[in-house]
Amino acid sequence: MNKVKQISEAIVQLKWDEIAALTNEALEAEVPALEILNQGLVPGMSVVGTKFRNGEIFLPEVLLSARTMKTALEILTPILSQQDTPSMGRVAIGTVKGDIHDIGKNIVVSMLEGNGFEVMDLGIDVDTERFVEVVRDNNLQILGLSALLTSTMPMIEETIKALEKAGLGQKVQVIVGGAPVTQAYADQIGADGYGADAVAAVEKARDLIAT
Ligand code: B12
Repeated sequence: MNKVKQISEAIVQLKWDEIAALTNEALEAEVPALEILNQGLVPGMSVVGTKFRNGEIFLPEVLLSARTMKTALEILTPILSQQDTPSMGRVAIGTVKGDIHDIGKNIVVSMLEGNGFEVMDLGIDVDTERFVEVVRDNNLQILGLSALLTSTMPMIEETIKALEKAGLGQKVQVIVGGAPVTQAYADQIGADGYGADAVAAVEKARDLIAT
């Protein structure tokens, strides 16, 4: 089995105590960090998601796989974020109120940083007022909103409306993402951009700043 496949399996098999060694071995074998992420970790997490949905595994297992993923990301993030380019633009990003999922958001943060953006990571469970305050008080080009639950997705729309109400609608461009979020939803709620994954998030941020 190749290294990247082994990493994917380690997420699925909850091998949190082996993932650091496997990730380091892959890096030593000169597998690019982005390949480890996109072809190892993310597909592994996707299998976990399907198993959870189908009732084959339960929350403790999901937590353990999330911990496994985070251990690998701690090794990969400094590599993905290496930058010696001037700032491409300033971005603030957070997971919306009521939602504590941050694995995907953290990948988006690493990829943005790796592509030369300055990123303020607002964390999880961020309320609307905080997003408004951050946009008001900082010179940002992009605000990123992440939601992983259908029940928290409406907080994205609420945040966009709150920005408009505060007269900040034109001050920042809003990009949105997370598993239940779609381009159609982004269009419907008046977001400026949508990204299906971290690479798309970077492309969208770049496009919006260029226009
Ligand atoms: C890991 C996980 C957890 C972990 C989270 C750990 C953490 N620190 O994040 C824990 C165990 C804590 C958890 C808890 C819960 N979870 Co959960 N979880 C997942 C799981 C399995 C994987 C999510 C993940 O990390 N995916 C991997 C990353 C890489 O993908 P991603 O998040 O989609 O991010 C990518 C893109 O979406 C995009 N992106 C993400 N954010 C952004 C932002 C911007 C701006 C852009 C442009 C792009 C972008 O780029 C990312 C990188 O490619 C999903 C299943 C799934 N398939 O999504 C369920 C899932 C999201 N969870 C679910 C549920 C129900 C819950 C709980 C309610 C369970 C419970 N009964 O308590 C709680 C909710 C807690 C809360 N209040 O938030 C459901 C949601 C169902 C729904 N339709 O709402 C899912 C879909 C599982 C299922 N049933 O199928 N969960």
